[in-house]
Amino acid sequence: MTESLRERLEQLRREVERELETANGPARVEEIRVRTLGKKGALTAEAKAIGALPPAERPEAGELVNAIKDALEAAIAAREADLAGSELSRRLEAEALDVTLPARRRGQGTRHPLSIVTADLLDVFRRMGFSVASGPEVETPWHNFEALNIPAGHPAREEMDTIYLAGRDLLLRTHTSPVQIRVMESREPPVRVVCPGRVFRSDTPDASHSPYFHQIEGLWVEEGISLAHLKWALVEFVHQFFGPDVDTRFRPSYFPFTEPSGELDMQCLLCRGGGCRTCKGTGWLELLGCGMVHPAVLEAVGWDSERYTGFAWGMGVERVAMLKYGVPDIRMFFENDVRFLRQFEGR
Ligand code: 2U9
Repeated sequence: MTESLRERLEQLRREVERELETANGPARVEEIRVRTLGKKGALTAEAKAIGALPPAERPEAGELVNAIKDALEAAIAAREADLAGSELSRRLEAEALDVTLPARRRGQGTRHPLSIVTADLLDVFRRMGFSVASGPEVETPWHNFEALNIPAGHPAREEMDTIYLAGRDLLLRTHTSPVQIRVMESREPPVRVVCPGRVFRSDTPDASHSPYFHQIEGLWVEEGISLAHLKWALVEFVHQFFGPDVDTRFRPSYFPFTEPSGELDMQCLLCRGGGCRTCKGTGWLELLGCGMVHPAVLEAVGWDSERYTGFAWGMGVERVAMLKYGVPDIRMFFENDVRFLRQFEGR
């Protein structure tokens, strides 16, 4: 093998090795590989040229070409691995997450005042042995009216400003009483149940009216239940919820689904009975309506009204919340102004 051939091959190796050292990415390394070891590469051309050498020079030349080829292949692989390694380090650095940073605090939020009052009201009744039931907001006229002794044409039906759906086949419940009807349909006496929920009436909103509001109604039916049980349970409720010293009074009233019917007033929380603007000078606040379940309502669900008696009551959750927190306008509960809504938890 001539010295000039050896020199040329060694120089090619040095050149390629130098280029690999400064190659700054996988694409550049690949370009060097193709240009050197590819089909038309410089070293491949040298290998092909060996066949034209005098036979005596071929083995040595072949050995050298192969040695250089092996060395360059190894150098290329090493450089590729190197670049992949530094690419990984670059990404690890760029995309690093410092998991030791304290998390950004998300505000915890508070319960809606109506949720707070509903939960507190239910707690009192649960402690008296009532269970809690709920039902659909879209109701049949039968569950909302007929079963409650409110036949078509009854003035109470007009007063309720009902929102009808599907012609007049369905409606948005105007009270939660249909939930008690559904409980009665699915069970046998005794029942002792409270039913919280949203109700709907076609009312124009003002400070004391909203087309949607919330009620809690209760029902206790069992052999031997009398007006005395009603009075005890509801006065006990007032004392548990508003305080043991709050005075109460019952007034007669009328509802189609109860007989006799009454309303329960409590002493005004603001003036303690002295008379102020909130109680319109009377010293009393109207709190809820109640009465002994009308026999026609028991019979509507197939219960024997000679054997079973019971009492029921209903109250507006917004009204209780407005009295408890001194909220002047029912619409404030539904405007979703968090500056208002966040004030009530723990009060
Ligand atoms: C059945 C039998 C009887 C539920 C009752 C009232 C009296 C009542 C009002 C209070 C304020 C509605 O939100 S309000 O406008 N409710 O006065 N509700 S007795 O009587 C029932 C319910 C279900 C089976």
